[in-house]
Amino acid sequence: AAPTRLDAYRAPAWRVETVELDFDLAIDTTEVTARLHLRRDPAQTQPLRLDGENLELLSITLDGTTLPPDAFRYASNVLEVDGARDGSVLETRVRLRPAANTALEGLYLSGSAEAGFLLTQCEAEGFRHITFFPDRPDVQARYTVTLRADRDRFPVLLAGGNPDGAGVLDDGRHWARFADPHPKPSYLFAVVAGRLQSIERDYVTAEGRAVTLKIWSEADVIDRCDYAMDALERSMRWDEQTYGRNYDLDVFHVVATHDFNMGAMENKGLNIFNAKYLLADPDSSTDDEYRHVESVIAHEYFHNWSGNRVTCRDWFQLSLKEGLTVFREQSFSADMNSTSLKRIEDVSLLRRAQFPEDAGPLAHPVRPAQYSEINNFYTATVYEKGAELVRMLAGRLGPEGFRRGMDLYFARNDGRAATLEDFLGALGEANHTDLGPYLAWYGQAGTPRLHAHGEYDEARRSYALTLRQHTPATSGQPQKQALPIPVKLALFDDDGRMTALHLDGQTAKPQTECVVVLEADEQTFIFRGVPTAPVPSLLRGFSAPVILEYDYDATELALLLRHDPDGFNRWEASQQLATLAYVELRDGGASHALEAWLDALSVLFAHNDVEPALLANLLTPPSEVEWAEREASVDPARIHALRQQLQRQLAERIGAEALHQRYLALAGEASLSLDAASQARRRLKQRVLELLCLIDPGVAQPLAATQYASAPGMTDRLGALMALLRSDAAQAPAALAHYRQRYADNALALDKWFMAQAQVPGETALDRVLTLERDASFTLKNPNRVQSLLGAFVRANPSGFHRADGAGYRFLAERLVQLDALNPQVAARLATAFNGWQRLEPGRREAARRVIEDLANREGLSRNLREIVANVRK
Ligand code: B3K
Ligand code: ZN
Repeated sequence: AAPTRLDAYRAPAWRVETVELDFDLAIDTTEVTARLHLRRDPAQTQPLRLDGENLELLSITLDGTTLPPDAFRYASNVLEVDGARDGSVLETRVRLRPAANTALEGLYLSGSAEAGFLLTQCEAEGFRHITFFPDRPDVQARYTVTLRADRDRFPVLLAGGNPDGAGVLDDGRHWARFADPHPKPSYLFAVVAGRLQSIERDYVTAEGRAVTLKIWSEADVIDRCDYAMDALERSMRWDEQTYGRNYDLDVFHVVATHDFNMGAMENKGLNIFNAKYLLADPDSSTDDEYRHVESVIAHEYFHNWSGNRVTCRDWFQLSLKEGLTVFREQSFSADMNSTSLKRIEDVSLLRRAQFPEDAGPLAHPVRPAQYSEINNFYTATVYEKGAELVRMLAGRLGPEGFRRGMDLYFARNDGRAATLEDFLGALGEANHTDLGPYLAWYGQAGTPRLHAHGEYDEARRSYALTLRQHTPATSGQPQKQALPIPVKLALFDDDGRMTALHLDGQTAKPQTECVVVLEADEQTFIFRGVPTAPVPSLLRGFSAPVILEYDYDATELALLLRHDPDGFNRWEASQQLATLAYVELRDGGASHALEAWLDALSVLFAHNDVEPALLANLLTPPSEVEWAEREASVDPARIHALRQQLQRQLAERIGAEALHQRYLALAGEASLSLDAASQARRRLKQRVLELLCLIDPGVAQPLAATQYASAPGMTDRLGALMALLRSDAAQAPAALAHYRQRYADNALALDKWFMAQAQVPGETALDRVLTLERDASFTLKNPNRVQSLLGAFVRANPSGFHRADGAGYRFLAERLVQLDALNPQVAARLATAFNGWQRLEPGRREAARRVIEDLANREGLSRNLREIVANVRK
C-alpha cells in the first residue's frame, strides 16, 4: 500500500454525528452492532466508505432496509456502501474473536480464558478492528454504548462516558449502558468487561462538579492501586490550578492490565493502563517506578484536555497532543518533586532515545510528512522532542503569556480536531506575536548543532558571543534551514561568580541570566562591562534541543561544575568533563580533563554539601549510548571498557574507605519513606555501592548481599541484586534464586528479574538471555516480558547485544520474525534497536547489514515491521 501523506489531507466526505454500539460480549466470540447516524459533506461526492479490518460481517442495513449483496463491497479493509444519503442510518453487525487477538489492538483478552478480562485498545487505528467506521480523528461523534454479557463471567461492564442505565436479562446475562456527552474521535473509544475489583474516591472539581474516581484491577493487585489514586487527585488539582482545566464527566475510570502494548491510554473517561505504570507498593516497586506511575497517571489525565477535548485533525499532528502533554506532565512532575532533577532525567532520556533517532536512518520531523504504519510514529521525536518544542514556546512567552495562549488555544479549539498551526496561532495571537518561525522546528528532522565561540576584549571590557547553527542532512531532507534557538546563559568570573549582563541593544534591567535567540545561521551578541574574561554557562536548563559545541577546557568546566547554581548546567558540566576525559582515555593522550573531573568530584564528595540526588547524578558519567553517538566507527565493547575504567578511576580517587564510610552512613538511615530526601539518599547509596564494587569487591559484595537480604523495599533489593550481578559476585546466584521464588506470582517484580540479568554487560550476555528464555515464566505473548528480557538486552546492553561475532543481531532477527506473527507493534518497536548500525565498526557493520538485508527480503512481514526494517536499512 502507498504511504499516507500529510499534503494529501482532505476533510472527511462523511461524518458520524451519533453512534450507538451494542456489544454481546464473550471470550471467544463477541458480536458488535453499530448504528451510525451519517452526515455528508455536500461539497464531496464519494460514496460512503468505512474502515474495517478482519471483521466478519453478519448483517448490514441502510435506513432500516437490509442491503442486497450487490449494494455494498468489503475488500482491502474498506466497506463501500451504495445509496447512503445525508441523514442516513447505517447498521452493521459483525463478529470478533477477542481470545485469538494476540496483536492487542481492537478488542482482546487480558490473562487467561478462564480468569482474564476483555478490553480494547483503539489508538491509533484499532477501532476499525471492532466495527465499520470512518476511523480517523477528525470524525467526532457522540457515543452510546450498551454492553451485554454473562453476569458471573463479566460482573463488571465499563465504557467511556456517564452511566446511563443497567439491568439484568433473564438468561443469566446483564447489561449496562454508557452515554458520552462529549463528541470524540473513535481512537478514544473503550470498553472493559470482566471480574475486576475497584477502589473509589470522591472528588469535587474547582468548578464544583462531583466526580467519582475509580481504579480497577484484578483482585490480586487491588491493594497496589492507592498510590495511583493519590497521584490522580494531585494531577487533577494541578491542572485546575495551573491551566484552569477541570474534569468534565461524572465518573473517571482507570483500569490496570498486564497485557498492553504501551504505557497507558487516555480513552475518554476510561483510561487503560499497563499495570507497570499503575501498580505501586514498596515491596515490588522502586523509587523510579513510583515516579513513573505518578507521571503516567498525570500524562493520561492531562490528555483529557490536550488530546481529548482538543484532538488532532490527522495523525501527522500527533505531537500536538503528545508533545504538549509530555510538556505538561514534565512541569507537573517538576512541581511535585525537583525541577533540576526532573530536567536532568528528561534531558538524559532525550539524549539516549531521541538524539540517536534523529541522527540515523529513522530520523523524521516532529510532524512527519508520511508514514506507512502510524503506530511506528509514537516515537521519542514526536513525544520528547515535541515536548522540547513546547518548552521553547513556553519560555519565549513566559509563564503568564503561555497561560494566556493556552487559554485561547483551548477556548478556540474545544470540541475540534486541530493542527499545529492552530496551536502556534493561538499562542501567538494571545500574545500579539508571531510564532510562525517556530513552525520550522516541526518540519525539520535532525538535531541542530549549536556552535558557540566567545571573544573577550580586555580594553573595551566587552565579550562577544558568536552563535552559529548547522543541522546535518537527514534521509530525504538534504537541505536544512535556520531555526530560532533560544540560548539561556550566564557569565562567570574566575572566582565562580556570575556577572551582571549588559547586552548590547537591550534596555531591560541587567540580570545575571538572560536569553538570546539565534534566528539566523550566525549571529554575534555583545555584552558590555564584563570585568574579566568570562566562562559562559550556555543553554542553561537545556533551553533548546540542540547539541552545543563550545570549546571548553577542563578548567572552565570544573569551575562550572563547582559553582553553577543552575542544577542542570552543573550536571551538564560534569557530563562534558567526563566526556573530555573519555576522549583523553580513548586517544591515550594527556589527562587534564580526567584530572579535573576526578578532582572536582572527589572534592564535592568529601565536602558532602551537595544535595544527595544531584551528587548521585554528578557521579554518573554519560551512558554508553550517548558516547557511541560521538563516534564515527562505534565499537560498543571498547566504549563499555573505557566507561568502566573511568568509573574505576573515580572510585579510586574518592577512595575505598570514603566510599565505604558514606555507604554505611547512608545505609544507617534506611527507611521505606517515599519523600524526596529518602529517595535521594537511596539513590546516592546505590551509586556509592556501585563505585565501591569496582575497586573493592571484597568489601562491597558482602555489603550488597546484606543489603539484599535486609532490604525494606524494592529500591534497595533490586539495587543490591544488580550490584551483585554486575560485579559477578559469588553471592549473586543465591540472590537470584531467592528473588525468582519470592516473586513467582508477581509479574512486575519478575519482569525486573529478567531485566536485571539481561542488562549485565559483556560477550556472555546473549547466552544468559537464551537461558532465561527457557524459564517457565517467559513468553513472547506478553509485551512487558518481552521488553524486560529482549528489550533490555537489545537497548540497554550495548556491549552484550553488539557481540563482535554478530550473534546478537541474528538472535534479534529470529525473535522479530516470531514476534511479528503474534504482535506486530511490539516487533516493530524492538526492531528499532538496529538503528545506528551504519556507524558500527566494519566487522559488526557487515554482520548487521547481512541480518537486516535478510529480514528485509523476507515475505509475510507485517506492515509495522516492514516499514521499520525498510527505513533502518537506508
Ligand atoms: N496515546 C497513547 C499512545 C497510543 C499508542 C498507539 N500505538 C498513550 C499516550 O501517549 O498517552
Ligand atoms: Zn500521550
